Amino acid sequence: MNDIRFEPLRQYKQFPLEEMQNRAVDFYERMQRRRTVRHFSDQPVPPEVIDYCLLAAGTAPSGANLQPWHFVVVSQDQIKHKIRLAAEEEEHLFYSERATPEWLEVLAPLGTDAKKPFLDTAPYLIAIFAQSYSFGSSGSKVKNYYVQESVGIATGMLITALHHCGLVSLTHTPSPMRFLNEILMRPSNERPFLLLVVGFPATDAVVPVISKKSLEDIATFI
Ligand code: IYR
Repeated sequence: MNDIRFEPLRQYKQFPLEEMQNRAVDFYERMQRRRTVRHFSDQPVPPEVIDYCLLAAGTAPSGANLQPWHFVVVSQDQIKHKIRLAAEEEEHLFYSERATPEWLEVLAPLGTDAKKPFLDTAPYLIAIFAQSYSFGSSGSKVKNYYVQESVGIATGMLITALHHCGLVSLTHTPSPMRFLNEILMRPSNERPFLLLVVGFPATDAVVPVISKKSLEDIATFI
C-alpha cells in the first residue's frame, strides 16, 4: 500500500485585496518588459544566479510530480562552439530547404537567419531535455506523464526567473536538435526540448518592433 502523507499548507500567503491588485499590475508590467534577445554580450553571469533560476524552474508542477526535465548548463567555450556548428548546419538546411514559404513569411519580421553567433557569445546555453521515461531505483523504466506540458511550464518559469534577475534569454529551437544528445552526452530517454541562450544583452542590441495580443484577443470571460 502507498503511504500517503499530507501536511498543512504552511507557506501559503494571502494578500490584502489592494496589495493583490497592485501585485497583479506590477507583475504584468515586469513581464511586459521581457523581450527575446538575439544580440548577447559576453559579460559573465554569476553562476549562483543560474543555479537559483534552475531551482525556481524545478518548482514547476508536473504530471504526477515526476519532474521529467533535465537542464544542461553549458558555459565552456569549446562545447558552445560545437553546439553552434551543429545548430548552424541544421539551420542552414531549414532556411534553404526545409521551411515552407509560409513559415519563412511569418519569420521574416524577426530578421532571423541561419547564422547563430550568440551560441558562442552568450555566457550560458541551457539545453532543456524532456524525459519521456525515467529510471526507478532498481533501474526499471518509469513512464512519465504530460511530459511536454510539464517541461513547457518549467521552461516558462525558468525564462520568467531569468528575466526577474535582469538577464535576457532566447528560446532557440534548431530543428532537429538530436545533436544535443550527442554533444552533451545525454541518454536516449531524454529528448531535447529547447536550447535557452542566456546572458546580458549586447550594448547595441536591437529587437524587432512587435506587439502582443490584447486581453480581449487572448481571453474569453463567460
Ligand atoms: N529555428 C529557426 C527558425 C525559427 C523558427 C521560429 I517558429 C521562430 O520563432 C524563430 C526562429 C531559428 O532559430 O532561426
